Amino acid sequence: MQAQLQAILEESKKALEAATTVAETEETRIKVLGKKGSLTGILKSMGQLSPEERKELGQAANQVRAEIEALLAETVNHLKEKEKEARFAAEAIDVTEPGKEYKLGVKHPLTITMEEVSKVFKSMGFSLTEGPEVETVFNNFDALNAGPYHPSRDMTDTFYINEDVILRTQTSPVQVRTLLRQQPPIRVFAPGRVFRCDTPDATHSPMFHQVEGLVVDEGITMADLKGVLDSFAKQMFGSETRTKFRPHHFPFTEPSAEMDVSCFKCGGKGCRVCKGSGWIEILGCGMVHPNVLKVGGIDTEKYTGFAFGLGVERVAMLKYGIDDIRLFYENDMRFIEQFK
Ligand code: 2NL
Repeated sequence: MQAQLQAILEESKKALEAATTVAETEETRIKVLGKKGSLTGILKSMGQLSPEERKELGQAANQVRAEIEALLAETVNHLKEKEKEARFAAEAIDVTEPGKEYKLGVKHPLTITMEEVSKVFKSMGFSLTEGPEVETVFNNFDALNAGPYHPSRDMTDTFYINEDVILRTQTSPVQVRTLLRQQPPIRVFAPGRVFRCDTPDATHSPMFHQVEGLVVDEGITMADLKGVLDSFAKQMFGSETRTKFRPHHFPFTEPSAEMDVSCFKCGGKGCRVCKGSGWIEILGCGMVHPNVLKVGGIDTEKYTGFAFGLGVERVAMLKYGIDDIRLFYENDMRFIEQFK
């Protein structure tokens, strides 16, 4: 039995030396010291021995057990330490490693242009207003004095959702909402997307952007319209810019006009940008038609107003020398990044 005890001790030492994980030492503990372990077996079988033998062997067994337990504790400590070191090494962060390059985005040329236009009108006391892109036929056409058979209502020009609901063809319905909600003085501008049933080509897109403006107050005249829009042109295209107004027609204004600016490229001598004329058409405008003011319940004896609308793509194309409107919507970064 002494020899057996020595064998168990040697075997345990070997097993614990070879152990590489805490779990493996636990296996050894169960095999030797567990309920059905080899050392436990010897201790149990000692009942059959004489008291002297039992005393002698008992002492030896307890010594072996103490030795194995000490060895177990030592091995477990050592392995836990090693496992911790390995975990720390795996989790280590190299604080000297350079960071990832942070690439800032750029503003889209249409955003730049729209913000420039907005800044000018804000500086002249206009408030920014917004409204839904899905609008009623009433706000988009009826309220704007477009007769029941006006060609702009045609299914081939306007995206109809149903008989009464459409994608707005201009941002005027935003101002109609203002007229319905607010009494004069009114001084608002409305930038946003608009939609028309057009086949895309270099100058047409079924979705594009507009900025419209509306002023209603006592004593507003064509002189106010010309003063505000001339000031806008000078702030937008340079202080040397001259303007001229040509008679035009819109259902929602009377009288109506289109405003040209002297070519900001050649100064008016004639070049490729102005197609030799020295002038560039920039916007449509006019004195608000009394029928439109009446929709908002505004007293047309007391109040008058002017309104205007300009195409953002057109202004951006002229300013940056872009010859195809479709470039704005392709999101090719090589194009967009040029306008930082
Ligand atoms: C153009 C012409 C224009 C308006 C828009 C407007 C709005 C109200 C009342 C009267 Cl609520 N008029 N808007 C007036 C004149 C011209 O736009 O060629 N836009 C690109």
